[in-house]
Amino acid sequence: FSVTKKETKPYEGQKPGTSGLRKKVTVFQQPHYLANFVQATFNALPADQVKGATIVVSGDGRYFSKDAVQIIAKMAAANGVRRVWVGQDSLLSTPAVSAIIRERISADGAKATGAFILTASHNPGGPTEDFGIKYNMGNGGPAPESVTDKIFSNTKTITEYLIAEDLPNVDISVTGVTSFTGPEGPFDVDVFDSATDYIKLMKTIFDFESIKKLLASPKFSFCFDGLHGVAGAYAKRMFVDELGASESSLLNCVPKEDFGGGHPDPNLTYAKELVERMGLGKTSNADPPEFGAAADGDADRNMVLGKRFFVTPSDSVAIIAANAVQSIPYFASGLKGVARSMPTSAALDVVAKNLNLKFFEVPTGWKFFGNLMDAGMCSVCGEESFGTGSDHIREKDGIWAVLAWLSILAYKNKDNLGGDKLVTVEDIVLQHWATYGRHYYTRYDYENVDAEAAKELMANLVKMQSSLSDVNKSIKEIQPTVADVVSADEFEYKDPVDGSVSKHQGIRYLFGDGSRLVFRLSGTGSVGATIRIYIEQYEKDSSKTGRESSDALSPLVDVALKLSKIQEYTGRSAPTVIT
Ligand code: VG1
Ligand code: CO
Repeated sequence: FSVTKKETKPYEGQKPGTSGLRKKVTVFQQPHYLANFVQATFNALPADQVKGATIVVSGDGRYFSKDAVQIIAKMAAANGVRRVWVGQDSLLSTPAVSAIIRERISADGAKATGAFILTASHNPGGPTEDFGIKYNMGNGGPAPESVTDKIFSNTKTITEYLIAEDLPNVDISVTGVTSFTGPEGPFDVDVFDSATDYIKLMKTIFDFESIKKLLASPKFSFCFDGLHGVAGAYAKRMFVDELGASESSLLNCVPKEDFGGGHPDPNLTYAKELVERMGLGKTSNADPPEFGAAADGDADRNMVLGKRFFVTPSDSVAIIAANAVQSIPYFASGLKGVARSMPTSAALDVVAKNLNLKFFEVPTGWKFFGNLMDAGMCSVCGEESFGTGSDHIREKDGIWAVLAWLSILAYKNKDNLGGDKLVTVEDIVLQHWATYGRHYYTRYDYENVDAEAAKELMANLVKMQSSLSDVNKSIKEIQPTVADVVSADEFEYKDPVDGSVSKHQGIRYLFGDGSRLVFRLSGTGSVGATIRIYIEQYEKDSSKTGRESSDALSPLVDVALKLSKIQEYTGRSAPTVIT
């Protein structure tokens, strides 16, 4: 093939957000739009991570992925990349990409130095929906801000990009290596099975035999909803072929370019079929499964459900951390530390304190966990946004979380599989609350609000922080029973490993009784602004941990909405989604 220099002009707004660049497909389809971003990324990387390097290109298979893979392969070839690794049909989950960067070795001993991950995660897909792209580094984690800032600044000055226009499209529906020769030597496109590397890694972490026994117990029943995302490329192989679950336990596990028209977001609003099946929906199900789970479009998020029972993601990470050492062989020698994102509830803090574990609170987004893990300071971490993971890779991992819960259930029931009644998901959570107390928790999202209005609302919340006595006066007028705010700030994080500082990471109001209100603007939306309000209340008294979450939180929710004047600023009388 030959290399062509294409002239181009910068596009505005190619700033990578919390997790890469996410825009409507039609935005990506503009001439040179994707190419600009890809070249800006190549130009932001050290030369040895481009020339002669091996890079992964794949994603959740959403609409436009197949075109994007071909464009990126042609540009990689032209930029002197030695080899591109592609999952069959361009499918690789975000955690699988991370695993492949860290574990896979080519026939001649090469490892990948990075990856273009093609996903907009839980956002809908299809010709009129979202596409996204992000770059991950050699440790398997998202590019740090120093790199994404450089990519963004390159997008503002770009004048040309390199592409091998005459490189033929490679058939990515079949596995195998296709080799080419360019001006700088050989270039390969290596298409391989999406699941093999990932399953191999999971087998080194979990005790598959004990999970198999649990799944085989007639008293246990299991259900997994792939929401037509990339998890479907793993689910049958993992749960049915490896672990012996029945095929009927899989819902929506055929990956689709438009996620079957759905919103591939594993929560109580969007994972409707699973929610109904688990007995948490409007229709009654006489006999729901004991365990249910779902993953998002790129399979890095997870939702865990018991029979008629919802596990909050903040509780989930705390429970995994509390039980990991006994239940999961990978952690048998102890946890190096645990971490959560700032808006995630403090359930994990209580576990860390009780078990005397190192603990970190980081800004939203997975990239901040990676530094801690690389430095050997953190083993298990999680976010309230249905993200849970560990240092086996540098991304959150939906299927790992399901296996972690199955491991805990298998451990708790190991002498009980023949008994009358299994220890259930609900039993485990109630026991956890009895030991550690309960963090009532909810998040209100206001999606696609006017960006200016959102900015003003946030600015007002910051301004109010200068007088807590005024704030407390207002709160008493709204809800006299709610505790006083004792401190308020904008969250700022200094990375303990590299010393980098991230400012303006969310507005916090901290109450005397341990309750918290947090306000943030989303960094993953593709249009307008999304305001997130996180509401949390700690209850230590075990006679009061069994309330309906919405009842327990209702005074604090009222304070959050009125204090922020959300209706006045945005015109919205209700959130788009409550999780
Ligand atoms: C959201 C979540 C955050 C998560 C991020 C990426 O970000 O709040 O916790 O890490 O999505 O997840 P934001 O900035 O919109 O609040 V994923 O599965 O979309 O890659
Ligand atoms: Co995701």
